[in-house]
Amino acid sequence: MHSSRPKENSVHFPVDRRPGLWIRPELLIGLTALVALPIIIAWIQYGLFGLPAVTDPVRTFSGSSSSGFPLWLRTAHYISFVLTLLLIRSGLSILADHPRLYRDRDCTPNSEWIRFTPLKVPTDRLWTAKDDARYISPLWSLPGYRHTVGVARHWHFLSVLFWVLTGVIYVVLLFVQGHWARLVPTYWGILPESWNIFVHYATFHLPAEPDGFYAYQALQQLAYFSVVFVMAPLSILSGLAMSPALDGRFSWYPRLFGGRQGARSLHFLLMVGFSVFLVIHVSLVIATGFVRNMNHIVMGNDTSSATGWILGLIGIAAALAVLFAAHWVSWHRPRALQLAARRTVGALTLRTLDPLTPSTEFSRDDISPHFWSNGKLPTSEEWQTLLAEDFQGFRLRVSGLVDHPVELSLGEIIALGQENHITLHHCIQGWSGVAEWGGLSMSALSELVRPQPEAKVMVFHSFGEGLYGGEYYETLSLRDALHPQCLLAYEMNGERLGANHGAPLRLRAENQLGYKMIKWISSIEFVASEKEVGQGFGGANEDHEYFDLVPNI
Ligand SMILES: Nc1nc2c(c(=O)[nH]1)N[C@H]1C(S)=C(S)[C@@H](COP(=O)(O)O)O[C@H]1N2
Ligand SMILES: [Mo]
Repeated sequence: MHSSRPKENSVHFPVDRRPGLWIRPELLIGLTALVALPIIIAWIQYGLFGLPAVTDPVRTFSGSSSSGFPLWLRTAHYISFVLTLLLIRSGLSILADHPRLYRDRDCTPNSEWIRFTPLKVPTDRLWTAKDDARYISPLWSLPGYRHTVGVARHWHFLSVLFWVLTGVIYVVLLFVQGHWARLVPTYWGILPESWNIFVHYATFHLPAEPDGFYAYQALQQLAYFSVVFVMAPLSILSGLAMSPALDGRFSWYPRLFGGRQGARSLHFLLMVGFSVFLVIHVSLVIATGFVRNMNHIVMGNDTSSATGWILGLIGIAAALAVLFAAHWVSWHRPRALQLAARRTVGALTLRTLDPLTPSTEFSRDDISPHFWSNGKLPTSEEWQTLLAEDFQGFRLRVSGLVDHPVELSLGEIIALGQENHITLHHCIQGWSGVAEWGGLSMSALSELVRPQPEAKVMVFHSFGEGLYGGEYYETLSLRDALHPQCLLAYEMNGERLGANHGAPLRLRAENQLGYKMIKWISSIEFVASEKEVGQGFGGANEDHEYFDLVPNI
């Protein structure tokens, strides 16, 4: 990712950097109405009856809440602020890598409800998901530019680990120390009261402010409650619903969100919700007594000294410094970042998600009408000659730490057996699709060659090239290879694998993201560790794009 690497630069700094935003018109009208309607009603009410009365809200607080905001609460507030910025910014980089959101898991081109690209998918030529990735400015996103999803994911998952940890500690202390009464509404009257306050805001009036040190007004309490107890949990749950390992084990789980793309869309809408909240929240902190509010937030006292806002601004500057540092690390120390994520997030998913046995099967009716394609067709003469002669001369060599190395023709592989699975493919970039894959089960292949006890990892070599050139190869742990549904596939949707989807052979490992499922396989090797191959990080994507070794999510 340095200026001296032209192939990488042409990916990250494409010529076409035009932004684009399109929303399905009926949805745009619906959304506008949804926002406009309450505002219109508020104005009518105001015109007819004037401003409604707002009751004194102090009664909702009692006990220790009147002691203001303890240090742990202020610290959690600040840490969540910084981590939320990192989450939103890295999320935007991930989004830009497949800049379309859909309702259906098929991701049929031009069926999206929103797109962040000026381009419609061309239907007259091959248009891969990599072609479709967009440039996004690093001002908005982490690390930004184009196709930086590997690094963006490290920030996203590292941040979310600490975000969840902070959130859990915060909520537990909130209840243990009696501060929950600040946030959790305990009377239905909060709804009409919130409406009355909304009428104030909507007609550009500030409602009478309680001193937030002791009490929140109804709408404020409702907003904070939704952020902490509705939006945050939903973000976590919808994020998990995009995991191939989880969806492959519990087919009911993504359905709770309207499927994998429903979860992805919801995850995005929650991000919008957080962003809107952040803007309104900060504006109101400024508008309703900045100096006093900053003392509440930063110092935990109810004075009008300047300490709170001065330290607060220093805190915001520190948050910006973190964002700058994260950007710097992304471009100058991506390997260290990758390894840090591997030791934390990777170690955690390896223990929790990776062992889950993938078993979700779809029906033939579920097969996606269009299945996105990815990667670059092999250009080697060898593969093109093989393709032209229908792989008659192809021999797959399976060797390495095995007792019985073999060389198999395609016909011999097919004769060894066939298993079919109709599964959902999850690409790291965000799209998904259902297809039926047929092939030799990997455990059958393994039984045939008899791996030695030291063999822990399978290495797959491809006729194709990696994103920046060089050989595309991938590794898969033997545990994942021996999971059910794992195939050395030679059929897709009842036909021999086509050129775009990996002829003659490809890997299917349904508890992993798509990039593990190497296409155009040329040979297979059993080794003791992925460290022996390539640059040693587990595959072409892991070596060059800092992708995860075991992407279960
Ligand atoms: N050899 C090779 N295999 C590859 C890729 C590639 O670029 N080269 N792309 C991977 C990615 S990122 C995905 S999502 C899937 C896509 O498979 P498909 O093109 O059949 O949809 O293939 C994977 N296998
Ligand atoms: Mo992918």
